Amino acid sequence: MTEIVSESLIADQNAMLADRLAQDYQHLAGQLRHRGIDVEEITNKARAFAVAVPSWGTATGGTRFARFPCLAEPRNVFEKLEDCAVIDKLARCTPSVSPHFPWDKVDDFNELREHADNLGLAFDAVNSNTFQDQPGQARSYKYGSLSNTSQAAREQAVAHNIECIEWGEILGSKALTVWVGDGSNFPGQQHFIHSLERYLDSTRKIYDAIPDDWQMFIEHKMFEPAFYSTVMQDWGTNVLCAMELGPKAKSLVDLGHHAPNVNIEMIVARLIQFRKLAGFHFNDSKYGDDDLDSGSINTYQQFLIFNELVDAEYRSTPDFDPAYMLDQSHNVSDPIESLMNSAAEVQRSFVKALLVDREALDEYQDANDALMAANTLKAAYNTDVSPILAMARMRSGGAIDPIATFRATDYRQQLASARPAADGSSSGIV
Ligand code: LRH
Ligand code: MN
Repeated sequence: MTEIVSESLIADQNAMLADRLAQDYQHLAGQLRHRGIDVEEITNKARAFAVAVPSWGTATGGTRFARFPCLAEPRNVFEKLEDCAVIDKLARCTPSVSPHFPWDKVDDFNELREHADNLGLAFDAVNSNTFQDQPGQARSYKYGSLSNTSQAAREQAVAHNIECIEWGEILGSKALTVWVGDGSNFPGQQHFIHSLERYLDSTRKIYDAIPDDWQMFIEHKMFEPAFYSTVMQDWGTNVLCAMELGPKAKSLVDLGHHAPNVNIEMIVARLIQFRKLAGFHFNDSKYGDDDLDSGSINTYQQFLIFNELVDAEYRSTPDFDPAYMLDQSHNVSDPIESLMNSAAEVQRSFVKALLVDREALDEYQDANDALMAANTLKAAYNTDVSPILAMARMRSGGAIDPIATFRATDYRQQLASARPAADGSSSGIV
């Protein structure tokens, strides 16, 4: 429903903020010039930055306790894409969508691709789902999928992943993300080695079906839905399996899938060093896999992750092209607002990382000048780059203030009659 969010409405909203933005931008330009940084170069890089939106994040999420739908929720993947188009129209850094199957399964994938094309959207990595049983499914995933002791259940899970690749090829995607919840709830319930051997045997069959110009993203997670052991539990198991499988297999880092206080930026550096970084599911968390809005809790960690990513580009790391995706659950905020906000917060971490004086940092690190090395990072992190983000959006035809502009459209009210609440409608997870 991008017409509800018209160019003229965006222009009117921007007109109220443009002068203030110009002043703030010039002020920041002056500050950066003193540091030998060209603000225009940074703004152009900000405009080129992109992070994919999860289709499943466009409907209200929930927990096992409850879900409280918002007005005019998207009821199918076509409406989810329309909301994704609104997000990109205002935030101008989310040109692609990561779909999830079977939540986004349709009868005609060419029709879905055409719908996305008409909305100016592309498809990022596709996600398989062998963590829920579908109606009429022959074998249950209660005791796992790719590592299930039942060969028939494993073959069923492999077949589903291969189907996701075929659907993804029609959509123009170039990667398959494989996350499985396989694991155990009791010590002794599962043989750690046999279960991972079964997992590897299954993923090898999926890997062999991965087209040459595609990649397979393996996603690890410490716990949930299993609460004693998880087959693909940590980055170590992940990278070992990715190395075992081959060059098309890489390790995807979902920020919420680690124990509290784990040094995720160092995991990222390791995966970069061994050429096995697939990319990210950005979100934030305080306790477990909370799937909170990116940059809402631990903004310094997100900055430090981008510091490693920008450093890799700065050092011309070969074939360095990680996939950036959001993976969040919006339980109390409007999904469109949260996704716009989160995309901008991820973009903010990237832009701040561009401001790090890497030559100085190298010297302080070599000289073991710990404090000045730390302060070199902080100098970038403490820079308010909001004028650069807003200028990048405005120059790309977006909104200086996406939230205010979205609210000025009265989008949910406008769509309420066209999207009557469907019982049991859901983002897919709950
Ligand atoms: C698992 C996960 C995975 C998705 C799911 C929606 O927690 O992060 O990436 O398949 O969320
Ligand atoms: Mn994830």
